[in-house]
Amino acid sequence: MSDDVVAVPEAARRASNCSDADYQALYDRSLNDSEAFWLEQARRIEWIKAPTVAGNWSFDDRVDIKWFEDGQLNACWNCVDRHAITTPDRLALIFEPDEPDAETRQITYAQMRADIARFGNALLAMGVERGDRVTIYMPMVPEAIYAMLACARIGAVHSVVFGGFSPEALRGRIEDCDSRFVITADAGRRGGRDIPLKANVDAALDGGAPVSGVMTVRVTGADVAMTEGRDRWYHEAVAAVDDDCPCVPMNAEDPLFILYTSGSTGKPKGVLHTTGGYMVWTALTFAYAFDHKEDDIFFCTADVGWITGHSYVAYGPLACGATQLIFEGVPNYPDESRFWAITEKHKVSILYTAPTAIRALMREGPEPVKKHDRSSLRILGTVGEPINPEAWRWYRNTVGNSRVPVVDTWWQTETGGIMLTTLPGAHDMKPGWAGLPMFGVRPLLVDNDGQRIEGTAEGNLCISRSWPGQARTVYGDHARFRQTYFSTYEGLYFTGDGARRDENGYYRITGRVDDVINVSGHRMGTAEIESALVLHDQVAEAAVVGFPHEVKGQGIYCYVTTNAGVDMTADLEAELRQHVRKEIGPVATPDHIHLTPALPKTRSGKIMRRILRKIAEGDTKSLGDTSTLADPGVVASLIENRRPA
Ligand code: 6R9
Repeated sequence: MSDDVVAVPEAARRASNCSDADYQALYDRSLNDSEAFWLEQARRIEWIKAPTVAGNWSFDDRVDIKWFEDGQLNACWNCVDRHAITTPDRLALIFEPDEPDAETRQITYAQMRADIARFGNALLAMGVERGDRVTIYMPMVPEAIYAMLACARIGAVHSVVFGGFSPEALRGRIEDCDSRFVITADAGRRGGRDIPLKANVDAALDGGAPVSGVMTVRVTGADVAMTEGRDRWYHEAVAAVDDDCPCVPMNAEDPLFILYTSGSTGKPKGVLHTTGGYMVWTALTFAYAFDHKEDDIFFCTADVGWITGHSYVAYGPLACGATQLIFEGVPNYPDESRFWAITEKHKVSILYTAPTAIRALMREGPEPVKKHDRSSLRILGTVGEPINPEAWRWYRNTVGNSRVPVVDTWWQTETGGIMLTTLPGAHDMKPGWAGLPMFGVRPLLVDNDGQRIEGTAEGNLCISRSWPGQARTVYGDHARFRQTYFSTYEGLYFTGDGARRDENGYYRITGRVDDVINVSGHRMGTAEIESALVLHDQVAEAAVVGFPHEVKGQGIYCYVTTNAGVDMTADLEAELRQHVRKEIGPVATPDHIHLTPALPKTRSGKIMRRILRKIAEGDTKSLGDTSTLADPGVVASLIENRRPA
């Protein structure tokens, strides 16, 4: 291997549950003796009725994916009750509040079982039935996880919407899955600021969504309006019920949750995950990627509003009976040493965070890190976007004292869990490279014509066979599921990412090859932001592209043309920025609004995004072929007025 390889640390190798030889043997079996391998792995989960078949899937025509289809189980039982029986006093959750002086909560598996069972009964009392969709719009508090698991307990399907989304975005997601119930909080607290969650829910529902029950958890004590007949307080609802709430037997292929995610076209898609395969996949990947041990304190910094908060906060770690820390706040509040203060205070042994956080903290220099004891750290993980080797090295050397293995885990909302990574005690690391496929994962690189490319190469990343954690459909629109993921390259799942492969079979993700951008690890469709912009009554047309951003990975650059007679002023730019925040939420706040009289188009009227991307990147020397431009003058004027000037 080349010299930029970082050897697996000796201590990690010795402590590891899985050597490289073990990995190889398991990986080979997972492909060559797949049925037996997966039926064996399925035993990580307690089944009410054990499955007798593993995979039954096809990526052709209809695209039909099933795993463990004759099995029955309950996800909440697996994450909670079974541990409440065997290890009732083990800590399940350690809750670290936004304010460092506020009280930490420590919750055992036994306590959590009782709380979630009450929550389940409170949902039943509100009228929630098996199969109903329940929207969860919560801050990062233990009750957010309770809400998800309480749904799973009674067979309801949760749809978590990130608290940073606007009332409009929330309404769209409630309507799309026809959800008649919402669980929220009075407000959320992040970085010393309050987020008016209940007021946002009220605003979303004013638009007419037919929601019959809203359960509100009191978190900050903020004043909120309660609508008679529709709204109830969580603390009152759980006080009125007992903690005897049976876990409903679910079929392996019954839906567990919907999670909305952005694609290159149209509105966000409700990615649907089912119960059996997802549970096996998250339990397995958690155990291996983090080399999990009983006495670990696992800290994943993701919010439950994203897939990482589903698979590596709510489900994977709890399925394995882990002790995990959840954090309400942000990495830089009250100051830039917060992650390290938490690590020291709670003796965190595995930290899992995003490159954007690492880059932001790296900018503060080593001091905030060094002033805290991090000797408890055993494994560092990253997820969400490509990590640049400089940030990788800072993470390993400064945070991890050059001692701790780093796992760069590549996966997606649609994959349910980790797909590419090195194993911390088994594999050498290569900064910027995610690494090797997880068991059962068969990655492939194809060129733009769909031809497979072998050996060391760069191409479009596809997966050629199904794995248990794979999404099954887009809620209510299977045609869109097929179209989005299986129509680009016949018979293959197309990830939307580009990748390189080295001589050892390691993969490096080069980024999206479609019109999706990744801002601070949050996936966003440029089309979504464009739709929001053109809703404004002074906007004629909009084209949105990403550009490299030092901290966020990518920033949002919007080219906007206005209606005739509208003045292109700085005020209008500011107004449009606000407008996008209102339509989608603060996560989508544009970095630059570039008002322009015209967009570069081909003679057939197509916007030339490639050129817009180059201009946004500041790479105006190599615009490539501009011969098809209808009006070359437009490009010169865009370059001249580029933001920031
Ligand atoms: C888990 C998650 C998925 C997209 C994915 C890719 C990017 C995620 C990455 C990574 C490089 C990694 N991505 N992990 N890129 N290295 N380790 O983030 O899911 O929100 O659906 O985003 O994120 O582009 O396609 P999701």
